[in-house]
Amino acid sequence: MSVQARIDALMDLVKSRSPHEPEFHQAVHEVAGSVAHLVEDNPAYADARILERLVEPDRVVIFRVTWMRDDESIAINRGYRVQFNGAIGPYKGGLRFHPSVTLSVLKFLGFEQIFKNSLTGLPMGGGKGGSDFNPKGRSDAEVMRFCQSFMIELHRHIGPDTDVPAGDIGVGAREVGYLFGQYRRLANAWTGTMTGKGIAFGGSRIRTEATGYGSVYFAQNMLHHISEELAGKTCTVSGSGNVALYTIEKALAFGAKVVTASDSGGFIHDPEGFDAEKLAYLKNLKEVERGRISEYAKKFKGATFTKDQRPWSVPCDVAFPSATQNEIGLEDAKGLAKNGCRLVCEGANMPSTAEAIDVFHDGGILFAPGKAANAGGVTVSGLEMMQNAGFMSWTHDAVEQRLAEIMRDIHATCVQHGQEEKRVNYLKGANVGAFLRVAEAMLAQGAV
Ligand code: NDP
Ligand code: 2IT
Repeated sequence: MSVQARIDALMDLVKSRSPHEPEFHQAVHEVAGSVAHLVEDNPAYADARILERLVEPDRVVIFRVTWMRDDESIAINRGYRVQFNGAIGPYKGGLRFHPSVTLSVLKFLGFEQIFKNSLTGLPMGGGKGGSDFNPKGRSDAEVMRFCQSFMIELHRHIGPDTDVPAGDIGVGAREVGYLFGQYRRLANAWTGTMTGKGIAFGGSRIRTEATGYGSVYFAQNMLHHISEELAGKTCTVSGSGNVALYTIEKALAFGAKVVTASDSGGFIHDPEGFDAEKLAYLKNLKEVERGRISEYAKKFKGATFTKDQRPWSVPCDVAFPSATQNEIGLEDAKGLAKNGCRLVCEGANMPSTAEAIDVFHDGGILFAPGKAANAGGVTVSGLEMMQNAGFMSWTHDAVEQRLAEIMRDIHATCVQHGQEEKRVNYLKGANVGAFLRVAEAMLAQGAV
C-alpha cells in the first residue's frame, strides 16, 4: 500500500466510525500525514495496527450534569472525559468548560494530548474532558455548584494512577480548586488527582505560568537554531487568558516587543508594545475582574480596539496564537506571510487550519505545532504529579529550570526527526518523535 493510500484508508475508517467530528478528523489527518511513511517502512506497525488503534479512544465517558442557578432554576449540561491512550502513563489532560465543547472537540484535544505528552518524555498518557457549561457571567456559587455536580460523576473515572485532569479554556485556579475539593471529599483521600492546584494545597510553582513560558522558550530555541534571538522582535499574541498572559510576560522578559492581545470580543493593538505596568493591568483585568479586552484601549492612549477581529493583520516577526482552535485560517496566514512574519508558535491547541499550515511551510515561515510548543503546561503538570507523589514542594527556580530543559529537549526531538534539506519541519519532527515512543510502548504491550 502506498503512503497516500494508507492515509486515505485511515481517514475513511475514522470518518465512517466517527462521522460529524470535523475537528477530530483534522487532528488525525495532520498526524497521519507525518507518520504514515513510518508504518509503510515498518511492517510491525502495520501488523499491530498501531494507527488504527491510536484513533480509537480507550474509553469515553459522557454524563449529565444537573446544577442549580442562583435563581433556583435547574440547569443541565453535558460532561465528558475522553481517555484516549494510556500506553505510556496515566491519562493526563485538561478540562475545558466552553459552550463550543462537543465530543469532536474533546476527541481532537485528547488525540493531540497523546503526542504532546509523549514529547515531554514523562510517563503520561493522553486524555481530555470538559463540558459545554459556560462559566462566563456565572457567580462563584454557581461555578462551585456546577463543579461539584460535574465531579460527582467524574470522580469514579479518575485517580492519581488512572487519570489526572487539569485546566484548559474556562477552567483556571478557581474551577480546579472547586473540582479538587469535591474530589477529595468523595475519594476520602488526599491524592494528586488534579494538577493546576493552588500552591497552598499541593500545586506546583510555575504551573500557572508554564504553558506561556514554555511556548516562548520553544520559540527562542527555534530562533537560536538559526542564530537569531527573540530580543528586538515584534510579536503578536492572540487571547488574554492563561496561556496568552504568560506568553506576553516571558516574551517581554526576553526583550521582545508584544503589540496585541485579544478575547472573543476582538483584539487590541498597542503599537508601543506592552510593558510591566500594562501587563499588570491586563492580568488584573482578566484574572481578577474577569473583564473585557476592549477596556485596555480605553485605559491606554495609543492603543486601539478592533471589534470581532483577530490580530493577524498586524505586522509582526513572530505570532503566538494562544486563544483557541482554527483561529488562523487561510486568509489570516496569507496576511501574516505578506506582512513579513517569520515564525508562528502555537500556544493554543490546533489554532492553525491545515490550509494555514501549508501557507507557512510554502512561504518558509518557521511553524511550531501546539503539541510541541505548548507542552510546557502539561510538563509542569507532570512535575506537579511527581511532587505530590513524593509529598514534596520544589522551588520556583528548580521547576522553571526543569521546564526550560524539557522544552529544549522537545525542540531537539523536533530537529532530530524533522530536519529537511533547507530547514526543520517542526510539524513532522514533533509527530514522528511523539509517535515513535507511543508506538514502541503499544508494540511492547501486545494487542490491548
Ligand atoms: P483561558 O480560558 O484562560 O483563555 C482563553 C482565551 O482565548 C480568552 O482570552 C478567550 O476569550 C479566548 N477564546 C477562547 N475561545 C475563543 C473563541 N472561540 N474565539 C475567540 N477567542 C476565544 O484558556 P487558556 O489560556 O488556558 O487556553 C488557551 C489555549 O491554549 C487553548 O487552545 C488551550 O487548549 C491551550 N492550552 C492551554 C494550556 C493550559 O495549561 N491552560 C496548555 C496547553 C494548551 P474570552 O474570555 O472572550 O472567551
Ligand atoms: O492542552 C493542554 O496541554 C492542557 N490544557 C494542560 C493539560 C495538563 O494536564 O496540564
